[in-house]
Parts: sequence; structure tokens; C-alpha cells
Amino acid sequence: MAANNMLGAHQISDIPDGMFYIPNFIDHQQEADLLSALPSNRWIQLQHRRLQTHPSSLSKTNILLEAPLPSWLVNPIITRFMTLGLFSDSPHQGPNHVLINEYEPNQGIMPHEDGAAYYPIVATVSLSSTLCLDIYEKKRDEDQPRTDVSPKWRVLQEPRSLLVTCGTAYTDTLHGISEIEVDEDLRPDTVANWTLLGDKNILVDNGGRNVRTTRISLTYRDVIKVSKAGSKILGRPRG
Ligand SMILES: O=C(O)CCC(=O)C(=O)O
Repeated sequence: MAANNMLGAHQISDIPDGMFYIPNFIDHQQEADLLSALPSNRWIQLQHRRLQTHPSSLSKTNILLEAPLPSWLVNPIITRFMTLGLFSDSPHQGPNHVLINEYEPNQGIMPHEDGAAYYPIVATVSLSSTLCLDIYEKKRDEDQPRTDVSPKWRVLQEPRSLLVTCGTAYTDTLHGISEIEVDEDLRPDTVANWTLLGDKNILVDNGGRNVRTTRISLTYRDVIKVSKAGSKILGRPRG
């Protein structure tokens, strides 16, 4: 895949092939602009977090109604994806869907894999706070539980960073975020992307602890099935 060549230096080597971490993918001003562009009326409150979907949620049969993403989700992020060759192999040669999750301290998401609705590449930009993404190896034996009791790897996601998952990392692992207030024991041997981090000193100075504040993530994907029905109905010229 083209992205692999461009991202080679950012590969998280401990994890099955296909996970890449880029610190400071966007700058502080771009982060602030994104946070202020988030529409306050689009949040859907879930039990353990809140989220918004752009341009819209998928149908029950995993179809996306064709619509452009808002410009604040395109520039500068998707523009930058293109220069890195991300999504160049995907059906629409770019992401057409963004899920925005907000986690307060003590909130997270259960271990899961991303569904068949999406082409197997996901790119996540983190805003505002640092936390650990837990990565679990999928069990191949059907009689076994689907996840290990504890994660096999932890990936620390700093604000303004980009995490890309594709290839075997996408197909053979699950990911989740534990519902804790503090990530503990953060060290070179416990954080899979330690050598790729933007600022390790802050962790060392804090005794390997990361106290979470509110984190927002922007998850870019390419939904495979897209319906033009909406644009045909809404866009038909009158008269
Ligand atoms: O917020 C994140 O970084 C993870 C989101 C996630 O796992 C998902 O949207 O499926």
C-alpha cells in the first residue's frame, strides 16, 4: 500500500503490521480551530461517551447517504492524508465519514473491531488530552473468548497526533479505551509507540502517569456502500 511507504518511519513495530503513529500531525492553532468548529447541536449522548457523525449516520444496512464532509473536517486533515498516500487504495480514494467521540476522564469504549461497513483503514486524530488505546489480539479459536483479559499492547495517543490502522493490525486486533482517570506505568516497555512519542519527558517527569482530561477524537474512514439516492431526490431540478 502506498501509505506504508510514506509512513514507514512511523510504524509501531511491536504491533502486527499496519499501525502508524505521527505526533504533532496538526499544530496548536489547527487543534484550536477544530475544537471551535465542532457543532454543539450534533452531539448524541451515549452511556459512556458522546459522539457526532459527519456527514450523517449509516443506515441499518451500513449505507452512507452521499454528502460532502464539512470543510473544517477536510482542511487541513484530509488534504494532509492525500500527501501521505493515505486512503489511496480505498474505494473512494479518501475518507467519506468521520466519527467524533468525546471522552471525559473515566469514560472509554469497549474492545471492538471496526465493522464490515468500512474499507480496512482508519485514521484517528486526537485533540485536547492524552490517553491510552488498548490493543487486543483477536483469538482465532472460536471456543475462546474474543479478547485477552488484558490488552497485549498500549498505544499512547497525544493531543494533535495521528494514529493510522490498516493491514494485519486492522484485521487481527481489537481496540478499546478503558474507563479510568489515570493511565499508569507508562514506560518504554509498556507503551508500544514510546519511541515515536512527541513528548516522553512529561511522562517521565510525572512518574509514568497520565492524568486524563476531556479528549476528543476524529475518526476518518471510507464507508464502502454509498447511496446517491438523497442527492437525486434533493438535487433534481424543478420545472
Ligand atoms: O476514540 C478513539 O480513538 C477510538 C474510537 C473507536 O474505537 C471507534 O470509533 O471505533
